[in-house]
Amino acid sequence: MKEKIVKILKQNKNKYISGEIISDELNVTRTSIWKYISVLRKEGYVIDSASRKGYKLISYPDVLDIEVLERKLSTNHIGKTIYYYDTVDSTNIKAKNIALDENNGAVIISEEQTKGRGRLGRDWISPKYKGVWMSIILKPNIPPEDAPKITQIAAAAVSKSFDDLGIKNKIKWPNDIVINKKKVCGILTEMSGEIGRLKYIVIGIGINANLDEKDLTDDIKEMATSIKIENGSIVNRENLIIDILEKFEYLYEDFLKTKSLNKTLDICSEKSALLGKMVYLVKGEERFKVRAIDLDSEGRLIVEDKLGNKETIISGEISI
Ligand code: BT5
Repeated sequence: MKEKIVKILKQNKNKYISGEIISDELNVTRTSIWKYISVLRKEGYVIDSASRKGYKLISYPDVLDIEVLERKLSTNHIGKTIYYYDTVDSTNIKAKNIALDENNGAVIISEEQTKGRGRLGRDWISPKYKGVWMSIILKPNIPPEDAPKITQIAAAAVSKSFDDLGIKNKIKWPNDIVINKKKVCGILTEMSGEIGRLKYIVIGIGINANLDEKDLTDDIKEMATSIKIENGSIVNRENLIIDILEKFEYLYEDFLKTKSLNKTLDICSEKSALLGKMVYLVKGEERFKVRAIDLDSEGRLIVEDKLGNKETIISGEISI
């Protein structure tokens, strides 16, 4: 019902429409229309009301239009099923709960997460209507140790999608996309399986799209930013999600078909924030200064210390 009222208000944006017309059209009482209007106001809709004139929609939050998204999406598998929520604890948790019975490629998207998670149990701030908080369920026939490769595929897909939208960005191996050295996107890959047999992978993608300064807590402000803060304009989240899912599918299917990460690694190398640079390798409490020299064919980072000793890093913490 709420959605139907919003639709009518949007069709009449900036002009009054009487409560009577809305209640006739939707076949509900004027009191219940009034109740829904109160709920909408709490959610960020600015709706004027005047006696004898009715309601006038002034502005509304940037709610994802999933119908448009589904219509425009031109993938074969990824996003063929989309679960869309107003609020969830975490899209990765939702995805893991349903993964065993779900099809390959199902996507969970939420406007808000109350328990968004980063790696190592860190919190991931996920304010309503402002970001892209989504998870993809995958059931590839690959060994569990190949799961980190999917993180690289996702990073390449997000980075290229940003390029398409004119958003300058770099990939900070293994799971971040940065703008002006600050993080705007993080990827959390989780899996379930036994030795040698993968049941499913969940790829969580969090993008600080339209977050404002006030949305970022003091402790992450120094490291994190949003596309809106850096570019000064609002990102169309539907287009961003569509582009990411299409690019992800292309690179993922190529990987499954060719058993090689070549296409992904071309992007990850070209867009790397690390390669050729001196960086810090973080191991527990210690930090080692090393040069990031290459990505190997498995998507692992090769670093070299000042004595020329090389080390291949599977996953880890690098600070610039
Ligand atoms: C990550 O962790 O980068 C993985 C983030 C994955 C989030 C998505 S959202 C959809 C899905 N559902 C979930 O519950 N999670 C996934 P990590 O590498 O640990 O990075 C965490 C660090 O990123 C923080 O310590 C901050 O410095 C920085 N950061 C940047 N934007 C942030 C944000 N919106 N919230 C929290 N931290 C942020």
